[in-house]
Amino acid sequence: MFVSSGDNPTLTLCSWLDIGFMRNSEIAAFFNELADLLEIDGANPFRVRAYRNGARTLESTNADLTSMVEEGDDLTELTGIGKDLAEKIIIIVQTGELPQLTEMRSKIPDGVVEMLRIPGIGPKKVSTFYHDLKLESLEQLKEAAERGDIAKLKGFGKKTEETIIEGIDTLDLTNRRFYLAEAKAYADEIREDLLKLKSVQQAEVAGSCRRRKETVGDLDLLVTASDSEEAMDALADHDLVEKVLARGETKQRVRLTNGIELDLRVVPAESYGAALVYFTGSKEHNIVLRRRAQDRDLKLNEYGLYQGEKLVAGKTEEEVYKTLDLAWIPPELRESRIEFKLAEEDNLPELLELEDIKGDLHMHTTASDGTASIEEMAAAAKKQGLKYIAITDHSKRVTMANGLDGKRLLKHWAEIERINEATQGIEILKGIECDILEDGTLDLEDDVLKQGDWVIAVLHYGLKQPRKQIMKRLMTAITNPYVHMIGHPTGRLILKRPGADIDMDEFLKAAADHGTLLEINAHFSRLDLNEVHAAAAKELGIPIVINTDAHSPEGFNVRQYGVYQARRAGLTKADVANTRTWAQMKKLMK
Ligand code: DGT
Ligand code: CA
Ligand code: CA
Repeated sequence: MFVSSGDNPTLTLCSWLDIGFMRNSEIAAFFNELADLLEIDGANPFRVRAYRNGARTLESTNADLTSMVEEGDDLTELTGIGKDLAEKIIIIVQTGELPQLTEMRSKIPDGVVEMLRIPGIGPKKVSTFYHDLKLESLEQLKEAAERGDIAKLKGFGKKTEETIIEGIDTLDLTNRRFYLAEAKAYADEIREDLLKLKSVQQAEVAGSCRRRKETVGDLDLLVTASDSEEAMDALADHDLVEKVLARGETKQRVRLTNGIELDLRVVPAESYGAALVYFTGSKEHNIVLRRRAQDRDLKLNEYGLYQGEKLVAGKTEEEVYKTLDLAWIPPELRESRIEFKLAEEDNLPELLELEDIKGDLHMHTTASDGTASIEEMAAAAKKQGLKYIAITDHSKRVTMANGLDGKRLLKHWAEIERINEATQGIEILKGIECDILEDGTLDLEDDVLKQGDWVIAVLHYGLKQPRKQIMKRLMTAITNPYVHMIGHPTGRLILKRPGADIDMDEFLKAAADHGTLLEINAHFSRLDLNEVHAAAAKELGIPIVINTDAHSPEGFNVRQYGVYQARRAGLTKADVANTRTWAQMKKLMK
């Protein structure tokens, strides 16, 4: 479950990024769901917040709670876990259930809970719909919005009605999508386990997951195997598989424990490359490939490339592309955009790699809403091989995250300077994530900002303002001489809410003109800029910075997703500013 606190601009790292933590995130999901249901029910806000904070603690702790419970360890020794939470964790681990949650689930109608899936609608609003208007399903909610009943509620307006109507329309109830990070973690584990079987020679995750799309509808796994029965039996028995939905001779569809479905296909070795091309897609990319085959009097399908009855290519992807007079195209580019033109000219970019990134310039500490100290973040970054980081806590507007005012920030920066001097092997920069306020001014004075090494400006609040006001706010930041980068420019949260209404052409042009860098925020729920906008930024020569926005040392693990997004945008090492040393990077900054 990814239902988290409504408009909270900060995000916790979900721990299934590291499969070792899966259990913690499952426990956390109990508390997140309980918090949502209690809030809908109208419970005491402090109680709701306690469960939500508890869930966050669980998601970010390094301790393995299941084994702690099994060994009888005292959970309250972990920071942020009190007696009540500890007791509940023990019950969850031991029974797989939480009686309070079960009770709340039967108390709140399913149709009411479903309202939480509408982007931009959180438990607080749902509570009002349920209690004040007695609405109990998405259909009833939509009808109420269409009648104008929602706008009549105190504190609601036409905007919420539009959000509801558009949200329900775009909610494809049978077609849930998953964050890439989650889908990929599940798929990779299954792939690795199948590869351990004697009879399985090759295995690859295909589909949108291999193209590193930001969301994945279902997983497509291809294997070559001497014994397809053994591969399918192993999948059916896998811990992550909840149910076998269909099984044929070489094909099996299963549902995984998190609800995502996976298609396994066992293919002959001589067809493996062709099958990989076919099932990696995209559909649009495949259509162009098939047409190229036809132009050459060949036929392309999932079994191979044929001249009449004769198989002329199919064992590897390279061979298939080569026979169609193309260089091998990286999966991230297979969206039928510019990849064919580039592959024909043998001019495909050498895409960015994770190892190319030398610094991370967006992260939080306990000074605002992070869970670790400056030293702990620096040590973790150093361990990952980074050469420099910027500590960028929130500015004061973000009260719920304990954002810093000018006075606190200057003290924080003095502390960072002191720690930087005492630290070897990594440079720690004085940064800030400064809010661009709703009225178009910055949350901190220029006099303060200019004393830092690295200033990020971001939109957190008022994302639904009209385009004109949003643009005014962004222009303030872009033209400010002390702002180096705009962080997560649109403010979208994937699968949860759309971003601000931005005139992207104007925005990018202004950033280019004023030498303001732009971020690809690597958190799997942001990936902001998206690949289309990042590609447009590249065209204009705007250096992109890929940052994790980590709120804990584990938060650095999302860097890979930012790199995937950059690859989808066709970015190379040179296009990304923080592949340089800090000294070199400074030359790109105003
Ligand atoms: P998803 O699962 O919605 O995130 O997206 P994909 O791209 O994984 O799509 P999926 O699972 O429906 O199919 C996997 C791949 O199989 C897809 O990328 C291309 C190929 N494919 C599926 N259906 C067709 C089709 O009707 N025509 C062609 N040419 N290829 C198809
Ligand atoms: Ca798929
Ligand atoms: Ca599929």
